[in-house]
Amino acid sequence: MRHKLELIYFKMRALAEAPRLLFHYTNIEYKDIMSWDYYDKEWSEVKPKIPFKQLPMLVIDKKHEICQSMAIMTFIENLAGINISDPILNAKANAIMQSAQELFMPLNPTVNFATGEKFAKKKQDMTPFLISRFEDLEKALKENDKKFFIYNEPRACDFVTFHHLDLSKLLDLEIIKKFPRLEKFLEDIMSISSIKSYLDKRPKLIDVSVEPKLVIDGIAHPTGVKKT
Ligand SMILES: N[C@@H](CCC(=O)N[C@@H](CS)C(=O)NCC(=O)O)C(=O)O
Repeated sequence: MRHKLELIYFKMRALAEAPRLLFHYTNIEYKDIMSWDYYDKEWSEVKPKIPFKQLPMLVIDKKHEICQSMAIMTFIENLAGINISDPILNAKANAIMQSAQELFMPLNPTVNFATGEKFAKKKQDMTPFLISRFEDLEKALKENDKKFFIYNEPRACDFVTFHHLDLSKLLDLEIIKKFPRLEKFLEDIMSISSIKSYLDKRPKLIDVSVEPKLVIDGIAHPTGVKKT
């Protein structure tokens, strides 16, 4: 059965990114919609009515409202029929996905919003955590001896990890360079043709640490939850 899928989010490169990558990889049609375009209201008015008061949210057939980006990832995997049926491999994939997702805070808000001295301080404070978690992820990849974390084809956990590692380059281009196996993983994801074409055309995140903006249809918009 074909569903109508609407992914509601804001102007930032953060938790909607892994669902977008997985939608493109699995070739499932969906629509990206900004919160203000979907609801025609300010976020402050919308927020209390959202199931878990945060976005992204996937609206299925105008009826089912799915919050939590990891639940959205699992849904897409199931819908595409690429869910990991082996219970042990599935548990390992979930451990990777959660461990990568823990990089969200403070990496994503810092890259999308922090400026000047605050950016520099946050970057300095989080670097030991990023290095430690990147070490763990690199070790998991090396031990698995496959192209991606579970198989030779990517799954949800790979796209979640890709997003956070990729975003770390906008925080500090040097950190990922300490991890050649993770760099190879990023290259392998980026060389998938559906992913490459998505990455080439997605809004660019510019002026990070100065005045972050997303370039949407050629126009630079300040990141955030407000219509501009
Ligand atoms: N655990 C949630 C976290 C969602 C989240 O933190 N969303 C942020 C944007 S990335 C948000 O809605 N911020 C606006 C607000 O909290 O009012 C998930 O994975 O989806």
